[in-house]
Amino acid sequence: MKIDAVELIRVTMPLVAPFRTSFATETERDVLLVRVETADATGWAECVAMDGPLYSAEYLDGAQQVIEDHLLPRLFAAGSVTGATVGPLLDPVRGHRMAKAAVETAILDAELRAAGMPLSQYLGATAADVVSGVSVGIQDSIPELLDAVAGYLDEGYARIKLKIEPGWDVAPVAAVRERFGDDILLQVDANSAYHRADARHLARLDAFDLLLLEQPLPEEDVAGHAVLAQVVRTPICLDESIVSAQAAYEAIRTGACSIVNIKPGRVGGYLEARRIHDVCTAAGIPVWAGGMLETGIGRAANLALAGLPGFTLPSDISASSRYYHQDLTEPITTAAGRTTIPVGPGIGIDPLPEVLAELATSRRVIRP
Ligand code: SMG
Ligand code: MG
Repeated sequence: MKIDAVELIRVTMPLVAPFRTSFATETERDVLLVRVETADATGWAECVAMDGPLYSAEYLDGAQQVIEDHLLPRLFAAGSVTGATVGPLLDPVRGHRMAKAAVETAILDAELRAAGMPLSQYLGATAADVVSGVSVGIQDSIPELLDAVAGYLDEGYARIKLKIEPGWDVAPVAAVRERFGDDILLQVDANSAYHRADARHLARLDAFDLLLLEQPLPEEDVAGHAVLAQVVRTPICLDESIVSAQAAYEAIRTGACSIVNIKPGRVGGYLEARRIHDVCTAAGIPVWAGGMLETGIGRAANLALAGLPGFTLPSDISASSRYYHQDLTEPITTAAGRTTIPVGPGIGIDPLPEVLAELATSRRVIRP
């Protein structure tokens, strides 16, 4: 497949409410879309890098620069590409997995649209829909948290994930359990806000029968998670630390996690994400689909992956309305805690041209 042009589109999306984690408070989502044009089809993807390098080292302006200066020149030089050859062609560039994922996904989408094949089918998905949980940010008070959780449960979400940090952990978890009972599926995500010395404190969460404790320690401290797992009974799930199938293999082998969060953007794309799924499934480790406040473009592709058989825990793939009054696509909707996997070719969804025209802050076309 020959690439005729790549367009990089920046969009600013206001959030319905601020989303606070242990590392930042987001009030809008700055989005980078990649549009790949070939003779037979147009492919779309969304880069999951955030505005600042706070979730991980990558950030949006850096991702765009790497795409323009280092990734696209290598692909253009190759002359012809497919989704499967992008990874090897970009391998000499170290890191920058979020940037690589966006480029690979847009090319794969174009290829699959031309072939008339849904991404879910290409990846080997066996499900028609995905169980949807919701991620609840850190709130100013416990009553506000309980109101927020009540609202999401009313909407039918099948699982609640609470963002935690030192000073906002045991008390909010206890309050949610007390108010909503032992039957709701509940888990927590620290975004690496703790240290090994907090092990005894984190073990207090064991009293609340959580599905998992996500990324308590820094990204690089994989070994620390193995130490923590000796003290804390709640299953440890890694997110930021799992940057590749090799990282997943090592984390599992050394006892650092018993569950893995898979975000294709974090690991360099859907093909590496599927390899992580396969490594985990072979080792008996359950996986689930994470989220990065994606628009419908990113959510649709994540849904395709989350249909693979190893995705046995509820996802962070919620409805468009969780974050956006106006999504870039037709809204993704959830019903009774489930979200349907798109059935059209490729990622199965397109940006709405008039919404894109209104919200785009910059557009740049790059040709070979
Ligand atoms: O898409 O609903 C979503 C976001 C889910 O909590 C979520 N993502 O660490 O898992 C995570 C965070 C990363 C983004 S926080 C700004
Ligand atoms: Mg996380």
